[in-house]
Amino acid sequence: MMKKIPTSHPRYLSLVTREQISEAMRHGIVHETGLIAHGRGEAFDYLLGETTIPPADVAEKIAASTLLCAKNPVISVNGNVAALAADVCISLAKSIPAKLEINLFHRTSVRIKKIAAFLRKKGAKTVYGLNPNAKIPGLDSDRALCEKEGIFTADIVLVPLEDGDRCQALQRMGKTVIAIDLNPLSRTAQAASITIVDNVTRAVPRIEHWIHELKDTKRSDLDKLIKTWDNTKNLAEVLSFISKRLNSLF
Ligand code: PTJ
Repeated sequence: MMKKIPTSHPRYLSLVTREQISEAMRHGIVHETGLIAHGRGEAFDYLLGETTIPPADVAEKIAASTLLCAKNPVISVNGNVAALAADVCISLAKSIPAKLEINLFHRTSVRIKKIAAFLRKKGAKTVYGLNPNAKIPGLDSDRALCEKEGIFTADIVLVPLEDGDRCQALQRMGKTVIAIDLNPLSRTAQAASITIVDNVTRAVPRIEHWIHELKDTKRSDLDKLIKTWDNTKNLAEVLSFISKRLNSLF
């Protein structure tokens, strides 16, 4: 049972989110190490001020432009993403449109089935990842397992809360990887084609906002926008934002 948190608590949203993720762990959706990953994410979110910072919003706009130009875009879902952002991922997938594929680091068929049932209950029609028939080359973990119609042939993959290895392996396959990671120093953040340093709960709805804003934009104009993107420069802006913010606090 979810613990009741008083709405007057100054850390209400954070505490509710913790309850949400620990309940999802009790239901077998989140892996126990997902709680550790969440704690690390919380710490970095504090540094950002728990808000979408301007360089993240630029990354979200570029991500939306890239997804709109994609031939076979796929949103990769793991335990933490299902627990915290199932509704918004389903909604984003419909708006692009993109496919949803479950891909787990700590893969068990029981967990995959539970996450698929959870996504379907929330309105997802087709969920990939249950019957993997392909492997991402050069990756030893179970994260290599994927579906031919999904991640394997995707040109653009959106990967919230990723591990660096798969991010690099997907890029070696020639794919564009859009990562959502609160830690700008992680291997994933450093390796992705487009890194969004924001909480998945804010980033996904913000990408969808940009999808609606840009839907009628000419393809050539979207291409021009995408060409302006420099991931290293954006990460430097994120770090500069954090250090200026910390300096201004005292
Ligand atoms: O469900 P599974 O089996 O696929 O496992 C998922 C986890 C998250 C356990 C697995 O992918 C993992 O161990 O991830 P890492 O290597 O701990 O990386 C997680 C990254 O996500 C860290 O850099 C965190 O800062 C970041 N993060 C955590 N929570 C959020 C987040 N980024 C965005 N939004 C969050 N809410």
